[in-house]
Amino acid sequence: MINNGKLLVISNRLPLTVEKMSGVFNVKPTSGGLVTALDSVLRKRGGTWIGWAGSETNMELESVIELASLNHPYRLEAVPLTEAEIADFYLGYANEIVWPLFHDLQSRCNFNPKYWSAYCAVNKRFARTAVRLATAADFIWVHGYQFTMVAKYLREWHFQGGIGFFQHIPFPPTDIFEKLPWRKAILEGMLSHDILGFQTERDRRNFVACVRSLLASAKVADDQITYSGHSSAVAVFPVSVDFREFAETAAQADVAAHATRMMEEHPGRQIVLGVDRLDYTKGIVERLRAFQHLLSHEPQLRRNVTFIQLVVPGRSDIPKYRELKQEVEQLVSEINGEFSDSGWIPIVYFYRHISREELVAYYRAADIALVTPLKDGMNLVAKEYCASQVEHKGVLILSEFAGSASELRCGALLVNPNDQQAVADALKAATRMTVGERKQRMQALRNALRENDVYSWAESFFKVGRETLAGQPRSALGNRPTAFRKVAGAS
Ligand code: ADQ
Repeated sequence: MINNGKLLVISNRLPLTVEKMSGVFNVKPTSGGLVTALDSVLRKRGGTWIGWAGSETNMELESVIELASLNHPYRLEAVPLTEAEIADFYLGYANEIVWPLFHDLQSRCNFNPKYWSAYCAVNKRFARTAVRLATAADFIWVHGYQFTMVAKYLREWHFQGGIGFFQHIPFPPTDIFEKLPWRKAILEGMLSHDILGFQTERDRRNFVACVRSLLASAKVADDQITYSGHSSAVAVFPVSVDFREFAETAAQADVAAHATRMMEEHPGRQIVLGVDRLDYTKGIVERLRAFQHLLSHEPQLRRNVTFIQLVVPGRSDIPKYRELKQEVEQLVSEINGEFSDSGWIPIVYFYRHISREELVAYYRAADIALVTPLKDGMNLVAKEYCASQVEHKGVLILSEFAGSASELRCGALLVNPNDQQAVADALKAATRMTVGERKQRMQALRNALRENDVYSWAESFFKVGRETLAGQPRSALGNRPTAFRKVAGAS
């Protein structure tokens, strides 16, 4: 760890979500890539996770979280959000501005000015919680675009420990980022961290270009930016999965038997699998259209493939997401109506959270994984699929706009998710690929992922963090309180 102190993680959602249904509190695991990655790290090293429990907070809910946290392998600290903050900070700023903008979908943005004040107020509350729990020996690791201002408040209050930030989603190019009304404040907030981590070199380059263009006094050298007397390391750390855990789960006898049962339900057919959070950036509609295109233009493939699409529910309180759910479901019915034949339904669709074991059984059973986001920071589904492919029989078809494409191009078939013909061609090629080629490609993918797992992701982030804290230039340290200098020098 950094400074031999505790690790405190800040993210929007805790790994547990509390819902009140018919007057009873229900605690369930939170789904999503960020939680998958950080939960592995915290289970291994311990620490504290500061986040929101997913409902409007009151005293009752606080005691539910406290109780759930007693049986949890690391400490959970719930930060309350009011109904107005859920509307303006979470549904507004996060979901109506940054999420679409940073995924290149500017036409979906609503730049309502009241969202910004809610954003700052919530960031301040998270910073206050962190400063209450952390000492100068600790390291605060902030995750996600929801909290770019936390470090700025921590510095204003003379917090003396190290602070890092990881950007899970893409960082857009300057001509898109500059649309954001609070663009300078966001960059200044981000540059209050000691280390800034991005998923890909393209994201890092975009961030550096935005700083050059919007903060004239920033000094940009190699992988370090100095602004207002403080230096931040800026580096690339592609997030990953617990490779061994997925591989071991896939090798379990009960999981293998479950996968076999799934295959037996589709005898003589190749299984094509899609797994996504319900989100318009994941390209689910475009993928279904590409599958429809394949069935229309390659009639010999009908009855020979079954497409299983698993969707984990999410953001159902947002009208655009409810509309997306309807659109997906209508399209599934349309395609099934058009092509189903006696004993064969082309698309099997599930809309629910499934357990890790069941998910891995699907990954193991699938002959082809179709992972085609329109834009994605990384996309862990692609990595989870390869880690679970212990028999090396599967083909990964991957969007060139997923961050994971830079590491997985060694074995995946890369496609433009907007190009129906290209996706259909890749599907056709995958169904015809020889056993030998499948094996060769899957081995290359698994070799690329085996060592670069989620633990080496976290460790490499901490390593650069340690070096940055130890090597802060005099000018930066001069601006910091004395105790920070001691911590930085000692680490
Ligand atoms: P997400 O957008 O949530 O994460 P992703 O990386 O694809 O996206 O992860 C989705 C996670 O949800 C996976 O771990 C998957 O197993 C899980 N999941 C999907 N469907 C499920 C189901 N039906 N039941 C249970 N689990 C399901 C954000 C960024 C990504 C980035 C991650 C991590 O948007 O680009 O990869 O953070 O940095």
